[in-house]
Order: sequence, then structure tokens, then C-alpha cells
Amino acid sequence: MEKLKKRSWAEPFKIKTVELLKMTSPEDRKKALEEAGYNTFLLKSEDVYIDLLTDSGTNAMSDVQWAGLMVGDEAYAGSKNYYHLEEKIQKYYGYKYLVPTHQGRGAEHILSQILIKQGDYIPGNMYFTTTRLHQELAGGKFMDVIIDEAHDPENLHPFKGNIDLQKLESLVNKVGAKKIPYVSVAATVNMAGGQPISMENLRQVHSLCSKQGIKIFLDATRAMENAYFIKMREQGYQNKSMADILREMCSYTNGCTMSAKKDLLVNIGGFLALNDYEIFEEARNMVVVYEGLHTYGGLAGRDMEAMAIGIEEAIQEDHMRARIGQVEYVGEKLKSIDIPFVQPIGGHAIFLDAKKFLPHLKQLEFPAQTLAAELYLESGIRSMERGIVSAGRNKETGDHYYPKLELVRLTFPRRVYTQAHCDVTAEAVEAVYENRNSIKGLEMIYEPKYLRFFQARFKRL
Ligand code: PM9
Repeated sequence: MEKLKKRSWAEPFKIKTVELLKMTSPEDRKKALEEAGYNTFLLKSEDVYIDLLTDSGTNAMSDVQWAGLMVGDEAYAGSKNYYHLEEKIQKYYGYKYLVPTHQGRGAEHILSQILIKQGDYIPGNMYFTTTRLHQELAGGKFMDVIIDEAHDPENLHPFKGNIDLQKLESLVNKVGAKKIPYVSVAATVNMAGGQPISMENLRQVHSLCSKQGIKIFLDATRAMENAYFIKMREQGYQNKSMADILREMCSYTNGCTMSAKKDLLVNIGGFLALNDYEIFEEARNMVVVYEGLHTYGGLAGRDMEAMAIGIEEAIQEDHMRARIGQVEYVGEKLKSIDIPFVQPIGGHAIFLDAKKFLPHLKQLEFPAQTLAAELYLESGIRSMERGIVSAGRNKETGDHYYPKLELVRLTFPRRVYTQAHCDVTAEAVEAVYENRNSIKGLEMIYEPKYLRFFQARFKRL
């Protein structure tokens, strides 16, 4: 008898409930895509087979989280679930004060309005769409200080989310520390391909900022995934627990904004967590204007309970190994058939390199938007454009930003899809790749003012 060659890993859960999917024909998909203006955000979810649009709010909750919904304390003020969530945030992230928000951008709005003044600069490790918009709406200018390697899809740097300390220092020298309310540090870096920042880099940024009196705010949306990469890749962290690594990361920052819809395994929710009492006081004043009372911030008590439980589940190494392992599984398959995508394989998604995939398309023919549309047509798989459409326009010049990275994100919701879904996905990408030379680009026919990627419409050239 032939022997099996390796030992596999499997998910640390079993399936109790399933959600049925509708199978569609190529004709159905053509019609749906035309109606959606070639924008995958505008497709109806029921027309999608495997939904890899985002890992945001699309995770499967555990039976314990669902049970947690039943102990939701829906009091207007002082819900016990708020105190439970506060306790878990203090324990795992180490911040003192909690302001819940309806989701990540609610926290970004409040933080930006409190700290940014007209004419300020906010350095960060690559922009994120909503984060930069809130910084701009508050009168600030985002400055990208990520290492150059992050803009190169093929570069194998293990921590492509790192901040270039020289870029940061020269910005401080040029504009002065007073014009920099804080450094915006994301972990992992979404737009760079789900790439982590190293602990050493965070420590160095902290040391530079402390000398200059500049604060640091963490975008902790996928910080637990970042902690896992540190454990796997950074010397000295192999024997530390995920919880210890996460706390150390947070200890170099003054607070965080959080979209709990990712790492924390819930369908809705976010928060602002802070160490500085004065900022907390102002945030509590603002949250009642824009979100809800300071002990619910736009969430139901049950949402906060599910999030508190989600923190405990997400910090488990077994969970994270399976979560990141699934993305890695798809990445290794695509690598074996030479599909161009961002390497190293990221934490939450595979980012196809649309410039390499469709080299005959100019950037203004929207190669990533086109590729996302083609993948849907081929297979019913929904992905997301992360290129020139997402980058938007420069507020001062009115011209498009032309990002170096023109990517299509295949984003894996946590605990949702099986290995068979992963195989189907890789095969669909391969089928589009085989037909790539016949693919034509798109023209934008409707462009909304803010965050245009959500609602823009296109037609085929
Ligand atoms: N990220 C994503 O699909 C949601 C839709 S795209 C705007 O990746 C980071 C790193 C995010 C993020 C959302 C937010 C905003 C902040 N930071 O969507 O408002 O990835 O909860 O969070 C999406 P909310």
C-alpha cells in the first residue's frame, strides 16, 4: 500500500448550520453583471456563488457567540455587555478606555475629528480608503511612509507592512512634529496585500515618535492576524503566546480604531480604544452625537456580547492557523500554476496582480475592475477591485491617484468556506488566466464623490 506523504491540518470546528447557495448560469451572470455596471459591489448577493468580496462582517459566528446574543442586555444605558467587552479589550489589547462604534469608520471619524487640524499631516503605512477619507475630511493630508518593498507585488520581504523610518523622520523634519497629530499604523496592511508589520519596526516607530512627542494610533482591524505573522516569522516570538504578542504591539501605541467585523468574528461592530483620558472624554462627547450613547455606540447589547466572545475565540492560535492556513492553501495552488499575485501570501486575502494578469490594459482601462468582472462571469465568484478605482482622486488636483498596485482581492471570510470552495476558486482563476488575451477593459460611466469604488458604474470598451 502506498503511504500518504504528509500530515494535514484541519479546521478546529465542525459545521452545525449551512446556508444554501444559488447556482447561476453564464447567461444569468452576464445579465447580473451588466445590471451591476461591472461593479461587484453592486451585484445582489443571491447572484453570487462564492463570495470573496470581503472578510468584513461576513464571518461565521460560533454557537457560543450565537448563544451570547441571547444574553444581550438591551438597556439604553450601562448594558452589562459593554462592561464585558471593556474587560476583554483591557485584557487582550491592553488599552484603558473603550468607546464602541457601529463599525470601523465610526471610530475613524471620531478620532480624526478630535486630533486632526486643518493643514496637518498624518503619516501611515499605506492608505486605507475610509481611514484616509476621514483624515482628509478633518483637514489633514495622509502621507505614505511604508517601505518601498510594499509597492512591489513580487518582493518577498516578510514584513512588507513596515514603516520606512527615514521617510517618517524626513517628514517630521520637513513639516515639524506639531503638524503631525499622530502616526497611523495599520496591522496587517490591507492595501499592501494583508502584509504584517514587525514588532521591531513598531518599537522603532514608537521610539522615534516618543522623542518627537507624536502619538501613534493603531488600526487594529486585523492586528491578531498580524500577531500570528510575528509569531511565525520574527525572531524571539516563536514561544510567545498570541495574546502576549498582541499586547506588546498595542503597548507601543496610544490607542486604536477597530473594525471588529474582521478579526473579531462578528457581523457588525467596531470601537475606539484609548489610553489618554482627555481624548477618551472628547470621544465620549462625540459618540453621543454621531453613533449612540457611550455604552453602546450604535450597537445592540447582543452585538457587544458577540464581539467580547469573538475576542477570546480569535486569539486562539488554532483558529488563526486555520484562518491564515486557508488563504495560504489557495495561494500555494495559484503559485503552482504561475498566476501573478502579491507575495508573500497575505493574512486575509490573495491579491491578484491585475497589471501582470492583463498587461495589455492601460491603468485607465481599469485592469483590476475588469479582472474582478471576468472572474464573476466565469464562475460566480465575487472579488473586489483594489487599484485605481479604490484609490480615488487627489483632493487638491482632482486627478486620479495612480497606485503602483492594481490588484483584485480574493478575500476569505473566517470559518465560512471549505477546501472544496478553495479548489473551485483556484480553478476559476486559472480559467480566466487562460483566456486573458481576449479580455477587453472598461470605461467608467458614473463616478460618485466619495469612496467611488462602492458605487461607480462601468461599461465595456
Ligand atoms: N475594510 C474591507 O473589505 C470593508 C469594506 S472596504 C471599505 O477590507 C481597515 C484596515 C479596513 C476597514 C474596512 C476599515 C473600515 C478600517 N480599516 O468597514 O467601517 O480593512 O468597519 O472598517 C473593508 P468598517
